[in-house]
Amino acid sequence: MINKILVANRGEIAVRVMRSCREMDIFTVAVYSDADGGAMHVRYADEAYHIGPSPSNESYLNIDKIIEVAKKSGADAIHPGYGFLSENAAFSDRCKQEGIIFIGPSGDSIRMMGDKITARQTMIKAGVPVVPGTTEPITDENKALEVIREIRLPVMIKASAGGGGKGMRLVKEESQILNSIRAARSEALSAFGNDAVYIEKYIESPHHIEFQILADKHGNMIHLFERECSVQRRHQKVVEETPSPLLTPKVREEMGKAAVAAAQAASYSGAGTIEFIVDEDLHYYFLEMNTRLQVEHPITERVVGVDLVKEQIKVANNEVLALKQEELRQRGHAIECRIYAEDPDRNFMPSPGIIKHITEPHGLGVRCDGYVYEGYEIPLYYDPLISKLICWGKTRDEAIARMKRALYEYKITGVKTSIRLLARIMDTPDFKDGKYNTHFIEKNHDFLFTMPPINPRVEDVAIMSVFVDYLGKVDNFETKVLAKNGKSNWKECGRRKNMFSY
Ligand code: MV4
Repeated sequence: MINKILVANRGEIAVRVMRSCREMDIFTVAVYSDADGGAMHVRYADEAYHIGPSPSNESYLNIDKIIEVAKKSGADAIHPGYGFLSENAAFSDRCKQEGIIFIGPSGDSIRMMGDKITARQTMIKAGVPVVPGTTEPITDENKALEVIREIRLPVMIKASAGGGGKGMRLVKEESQILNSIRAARSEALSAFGNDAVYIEKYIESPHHIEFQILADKHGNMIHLFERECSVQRRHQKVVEETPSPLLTPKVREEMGKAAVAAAQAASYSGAGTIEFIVDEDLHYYFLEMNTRLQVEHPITERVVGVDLVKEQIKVANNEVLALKQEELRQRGHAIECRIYAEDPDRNFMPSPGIIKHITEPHGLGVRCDGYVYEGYEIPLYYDPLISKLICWGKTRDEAIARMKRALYEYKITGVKTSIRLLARIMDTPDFKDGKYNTHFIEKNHDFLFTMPPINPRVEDVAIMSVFVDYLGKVDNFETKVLAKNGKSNWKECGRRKNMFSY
């Protein structure tokens, strides 16, 4: 039985994992770098150990140190969260060697899916559709030209060791092909130490739709439906939702079956994600598999009603999956907005700094997974994610309205955040209509980055003026006046469009 889990991560995901541990009566061990002595995951855990300097390669990526802490603290298992060591095959293997349960798949599964060419071959064998292209590394340039003439331009050249948008190149003209292949190979070699590249037909205006899967160590596998992740900027997801407005029940069912077949082919265990690229005609193709819990997992949790971290822990503990595919349903609609400490008006420059004030949204259908508190300094060493705001509604429209309401309630000062941009996304006609693909942000750039007609700072000024007014009344023993007329003297103008919705 797992009695104590070391969480090899920081930030909101470390806290998220520990919350499920606490509900399961499992003790938690935090690890932290120099920059994280006062971080929330350290406060939340039952025990915490310093593992090194602030840069992650000297702390959160230090395998020896983390294993040492696991042993010293008597942890039975390690949860890697996302990022850092979560998709490190050597770390999964090392945990096994040391007799510690890695809450995630085997090193072999991670390695297989980490090599995109092997992953493609495996999917073809399993009957899962892949994007038309090559199934072997490109070594012969003439053969590459032959393949490209067959599948036609444009194509993408991708690094086998890449993924998540790293090591990709778009080729639109015949004259660029050979140069692009050579450049892609040398880039891949220096970035990943592996120059294997492959070719795929370029899908013009795709959707990024991923399926959540869950597998135990006894061969049982299920999917927990999809997440639509097409609102992205430079391969960083910004908003995710489920169900996808694009899919039909029939395509959803087919893709779910394909996702389970994909996981089976990888002898997978644990929680994983099958990423598909879907074109306007609903043709879907396997792109890659993520062998970890993902940032956007809460929208699935909300709509399917499953705690994915608890399921991960149970299957890591050799338990038989209690969930049955035929019992799973998507109930209502959930949207996630990622709140980053960055400045959308300055090319998304990270905005580390001290949180001066924070008021998080609450209320029906709202979940806010964060980790910062007033006075906390967001370090510059790590991903600047502050929190994830997840809103649920019976319908998509209700979920959007609720997200707008929650973003209105969300106040953070001290650092720049993406809150206003997210509110603007909720107001974008293409988003409201559910008609968007991976080009959404570029396509709606002017709408998204133009200030609404009323300067939003009017709201801050209004709050200050009310406060000054209030202080004046307190000084003059006039507080009863407030209660007597019971009326705000600044919202009488009513809810003007755009005034309070940014
Ligand atoms: C593609 C593609 C078009 N055609 N592959 C980007 C992230 C990585 N997982 C794969 N990506 C893409 N692969 C083919 N054959 C377009 C993208 C892509 C993209 C995919 C999902 C979400 C956003 C994206 C933004 C630009 C490009």
